[in-house]
This record gives sequence, C-alpha cells and structure tokens, in this order.
Amino acid sequence: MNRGAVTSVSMLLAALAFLSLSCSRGPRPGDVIKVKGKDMVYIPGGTVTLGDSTMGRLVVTLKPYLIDKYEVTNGEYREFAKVFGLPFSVAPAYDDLPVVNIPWETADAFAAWRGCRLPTEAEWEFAARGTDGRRYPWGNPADAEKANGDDGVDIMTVPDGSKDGFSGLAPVGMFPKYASPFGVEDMAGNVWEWVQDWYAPYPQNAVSDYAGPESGEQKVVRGGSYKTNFLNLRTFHRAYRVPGGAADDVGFRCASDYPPREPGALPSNVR
Ligand SMILES: [Ca+2]
Repeated sequence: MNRGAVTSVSMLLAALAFLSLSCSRGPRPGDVIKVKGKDMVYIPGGTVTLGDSTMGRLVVTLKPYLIDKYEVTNGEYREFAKVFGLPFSVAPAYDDLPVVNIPWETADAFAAWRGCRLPTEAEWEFAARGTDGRRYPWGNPADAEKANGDDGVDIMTVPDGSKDGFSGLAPVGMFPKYASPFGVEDMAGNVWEWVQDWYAPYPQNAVSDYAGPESGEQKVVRGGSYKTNFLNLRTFHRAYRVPGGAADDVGFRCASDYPPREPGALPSNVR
C-alpha cells in the first residue's frame, strides 16, 4: 500500500471513529426530544441540592429524565378526553391555553396514557432552577414581566391588566426568554403544576436521597399561577392541594424516565 492509500485509510478510520463517538453520545442537558410528537427536555442525572433556608435543603440524587417543555394544553387534553369519553367543555379556541380544573388522579392518568408519568417534586424543581440554586427560572431577581403571575397591578389602570401582558391564563410558551436553565418554559406562573409527591414539611437539615411520604392528604403543586404573587413563583416554593380537587389555576406537565418507554396498555385508573 502506498503512502497515499495509507493516509486515506487512516482518515477513513478516524472519520468512522468520530462518527461512532457522535452516534453513541447521549443527549445534552436541555436537548429537546420528541416523544409521541411532544417536546420533552432532557435533564441530566446527578446529585442536586433543592429547597432553601426557609423550607429546608435536600440533597437528592436523580437519574436522567425527560420533562415536558410546556404545560399540558386544552388541545392535548381534548384528545385524551375524547378517547375515554370524559366530559370536556372548553371551546377549541382555547386549545393553546394550559388545561386546568383537572384533579390529580386525572392528570396522573393522562400522563400514563401518554406513556409518561407526573414529575417527582425533586425533578420538577431541578428542571426549573438547574444547578446554581436560583430563585426563579431566569435567575434571582423577581421581575413581573418575565412570567404570568399576579403583579398586583390594577386592571383599571393598565389596559392589558398586567405587567406580563396577561390578566388570566396565557397560552403556553409565551415567555421563552425566561425559560429555566434547561429551556423548560412556564416553570414560574401561568398554572400551578401537580407533581407526584404527597406533601409533608421537609426535614430541617440537608437530607440525602429524601423521598416524600408514601401517603398523605395533599399533593404538592409547584410554580405558582397567574393568580399568585411572585413569592409563589420561586423555584423552590411548595404548595399543596387535595388530589381530588380541581382549580382554575392548577394544571400539570408530564415527565418520563430516560430513555422514554413506549406507551403501554391503557391505564386502569381511567374511568
Ligand atoms: Ca407553570
């Protein structure tokens, strides 16, 4: 083999090695992966610190996972309701708004129908704040223009009713510049979001691999809503609701293990 041929073979081998490496590399943090046509964001695993000085700090080890880039919308829920014959009276004109008035059990069933699950509370918080302990998805200062919360603005004096441009629900994804460090949107405001966990106060000091209680009376909701002030929109803020209840400012988003599994049999808890 002459020198030119050797060089060509070497280059080919190097290119193949590069290609192989490129193909075997997993997703990067923040990559969007389509799962059944829905945008889900890849969140890396790791040991992360959650909470704050007032609520307690937790050290939790997470496996890599996916979480919806957006809150579940009326349009998505309409498909689900149709399949299972559930009543759903929201007009199609509002299909871009997040779905609300959904009890926890139904949100859980929707997630299973999509081949997903609700995020754990820890997964939700890590997706909202990343690794630097920030107070809001975009950073530390509160800013009424960066999320759909209640700004305390008088609707009579500000024509659009709010500094953020929305006096009620906003279509999902209206604040892309103020997404979380991973690019997950509406993690502050618009609607509270159901998560998997039962509520219980955190322990006082940092706890490794804390898992919430196995049962309880109330499920955690996260992120605040268009009705709540900015303290409720903090990434670590916890609130809770009875799981059978439904409210016009509580919705949800789905999460999945990574890699995602294919949707299985219909969930038994859909009635
Ligand atoms: Ca939200």
